[in-house]
Amino acid sequence: MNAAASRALSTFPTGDAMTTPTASSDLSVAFQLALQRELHVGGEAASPQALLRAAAHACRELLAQRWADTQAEDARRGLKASVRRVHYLSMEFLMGRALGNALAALGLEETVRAAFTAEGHTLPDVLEREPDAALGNGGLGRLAACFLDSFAELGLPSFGYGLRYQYGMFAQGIQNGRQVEAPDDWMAQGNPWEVMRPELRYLVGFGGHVEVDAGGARRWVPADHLVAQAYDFIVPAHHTQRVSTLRQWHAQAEAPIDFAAFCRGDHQAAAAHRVAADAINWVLYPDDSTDAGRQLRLKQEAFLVSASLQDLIARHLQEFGTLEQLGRANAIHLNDTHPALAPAELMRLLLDEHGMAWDQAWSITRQAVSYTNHTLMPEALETWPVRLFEALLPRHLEIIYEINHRFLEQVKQQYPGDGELVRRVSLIDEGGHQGNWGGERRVRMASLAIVASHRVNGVAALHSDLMVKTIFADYARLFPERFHNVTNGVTPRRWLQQANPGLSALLDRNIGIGWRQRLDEMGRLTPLAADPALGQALMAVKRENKQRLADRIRRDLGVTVAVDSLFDVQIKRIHEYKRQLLNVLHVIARYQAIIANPTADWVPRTVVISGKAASAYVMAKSIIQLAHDVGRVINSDPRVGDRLKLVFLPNYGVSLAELIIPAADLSEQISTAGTEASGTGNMKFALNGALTIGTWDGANIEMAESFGEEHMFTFGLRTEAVEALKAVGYEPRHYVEQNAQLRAVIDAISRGDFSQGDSGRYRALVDKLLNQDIYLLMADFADYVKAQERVDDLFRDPVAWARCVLLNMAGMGLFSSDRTIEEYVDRVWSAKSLG
Ligand code: 26V
Repeated sequence: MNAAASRALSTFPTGDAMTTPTASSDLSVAFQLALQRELHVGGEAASPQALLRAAAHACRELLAQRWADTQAEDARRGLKASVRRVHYLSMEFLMGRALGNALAALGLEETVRAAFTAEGHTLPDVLEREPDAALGNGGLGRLAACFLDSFAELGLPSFGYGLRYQYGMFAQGIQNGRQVEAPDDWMAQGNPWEVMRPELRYLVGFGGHVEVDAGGARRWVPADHLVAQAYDFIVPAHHTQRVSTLRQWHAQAEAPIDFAAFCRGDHQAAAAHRVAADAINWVLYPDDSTDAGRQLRLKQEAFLVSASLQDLIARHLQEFGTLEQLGRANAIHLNDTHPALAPAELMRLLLDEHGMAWDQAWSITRQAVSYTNHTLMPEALETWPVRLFEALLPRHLEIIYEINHRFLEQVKQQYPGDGELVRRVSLIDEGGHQGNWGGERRVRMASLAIVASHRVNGVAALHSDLMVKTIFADYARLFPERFHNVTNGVTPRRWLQQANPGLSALLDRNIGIGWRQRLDEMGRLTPLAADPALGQALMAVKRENKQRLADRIRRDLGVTVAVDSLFDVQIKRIHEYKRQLLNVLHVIARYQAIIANPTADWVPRTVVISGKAASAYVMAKSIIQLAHDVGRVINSDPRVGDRLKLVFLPNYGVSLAELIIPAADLSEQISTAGTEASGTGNMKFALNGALTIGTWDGANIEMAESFGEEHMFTFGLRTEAVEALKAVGYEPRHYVEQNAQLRAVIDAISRGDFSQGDSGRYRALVDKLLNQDIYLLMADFADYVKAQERVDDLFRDPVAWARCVLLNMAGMGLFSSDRTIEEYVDRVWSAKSLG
């Protein structure tokens, strides 16, 4: 921890003065009571589901006191604290399962294990029944969940704010090698973790018009209102009595029934309000969702923002009595632009509802708001048609226009005569330029987020650097002091302690137990890395984890994989820039080489791919199908045997990751340089003793710098080379013509070797590779294959491999989300960052 962060954190509440640690007898009593309630009538055998609910209720009850104590302690801290209360606004939280985490935090695993055994069930069997809370698409949502864990652990006064989606990330099934989507009805059996807060309800308006009174004051008169009802999800710290809160909003109709319509017999009209309210919580939007039908998404964003800010203001007024210090006492963080309406809504609340003058309201807003960007992909930069704002949020649009007007006046003063600059940085895209020729006027949400923030950050060093050189270059010139980097991290509690008990125990024996709270203690592995006995013990743990995964692969897919083969894993959203296709091309090349030379000294490999494709993303779905086609052919070819297998595990999510990551030998992080903002899977793998094959991209770079590039299998063009190649005119065909191995791979796909002779199935995919290949797979293929050969060479020497794994782990201390949050506190959320 750096000195500044440590100073800031020293003023955090510690939780020491709170309740005594949870005694196992407390849990046993609470559990037995909850179980009796679950079973209603005594005597019958408890099902795993009943045990799960009973344990969850018991934990919740034990945590409730800690929750109340935490809130009381935070309320007492007042303005003296140098750390502001953080409000982390995010449309996504990928929490995964909660029971294992709660038991670990409370230190009650063994108590519950015994209680379950007494009821005739095992702990893992019961834990497996809990559905994942998958309220997120991918990295951005999982990062938010890791942050909540660190908020609790570090004792940071904070709230996570999100939406209580009825259906989370879709469930992925595979039929004939193709992805099919099914709704994720994760609350079908109720959600024992949430606590409804009946007293926390706010009205959120939509539509209508703006009225001006005699004195010129403007006020929004919405056409409709929804009620935002709070549900709290408690996130426990592991080493103190603190808990953090994830507050999720549920929309309800103000009047759930239109009685007049009901009495007329028009039941549809009678229920119309209810249907409109339900729509808000209906479903998590997929990250590829196009403009069509996205009005609901804007409503979701506005709903999250308004309810959260009203909640913040109510709490602040209760604690402070007035609003003057709101910006000094509270931080409002935007997890990407999805909650970027927040500054407009805060301004509206301060101006219209609380009668504040513009300048004061703006100064408070700028103090409070900060924004993290999570991707440079231009298609992910949110903009909304002005027309939609006029219909749904007319007062917010006025406020955004006023913010824009004042901002552009400043720009004109600073850069007189530069009309192009003014056009580029305006919060309103007027159309008439590349990307929006003749298009309609749109509100640029990232621009709003930047102009209204006192801090903007990227999520890894390279990404933050590219951010200020590319998409936000103009703003970085205008506000250089605003832009920072905060490299991502992951929570070692979930991703090492809980996911990998075998490795955790080995670490405890060799470096002590402190790594759970201070991940930099992993550095103590460095002097031990050359110890062959430790290396052997490490590989024995890895083998057990691989056996567990192999069992699962056999159970779910009917494929037998060799547990001593090299487990080569790529798990993440399926996206062209992440280049799962490059991975599959390498598998095909290896397959062809094995057939050509079966007696060579092959290092047996099991390639595991898992991930969901956005439902409308045709190319990503084609890649999933290709992986299945190639897997089917290879896995059933008797000439190959254990030398090579390719399996695709369906329905990737947090829980599947917790099974797969501890079993990996090799982690595939192979995005085109400059495209993956950070990656966090890369960190989870390295922490669990996998080596990385990766490009010079995102946080791979900082990982390599931390444990030495010689301990990572890096390959491929770096960002400048990618740019240079594109600038001179990249010709993918050229690489195919020059490389017989690559040609043979492409030919085999084109001929239909993996698609039962259907040469049309992958025509579009191959055409794109040969003619566009914007992610440079062809250019990086040869170097990737070479890097894979280096992987084989090292794996042949188990002692050297184990040493390298230990050195990787030793360098992972930096990549804890605790360190990340300490940096946010230091650079973004401390009162000091306000100047
Ligand atoms: C975009 C959209 C567009 C419209 C509807 C919903 C939606 C949801 C998500 C997104 C963009 C997601 C961006 C994202 O997940 N970025 C990932 O963030 C991780 C955490 O910082 C980072 O490690 C990954 O590299 C980055 O891809």
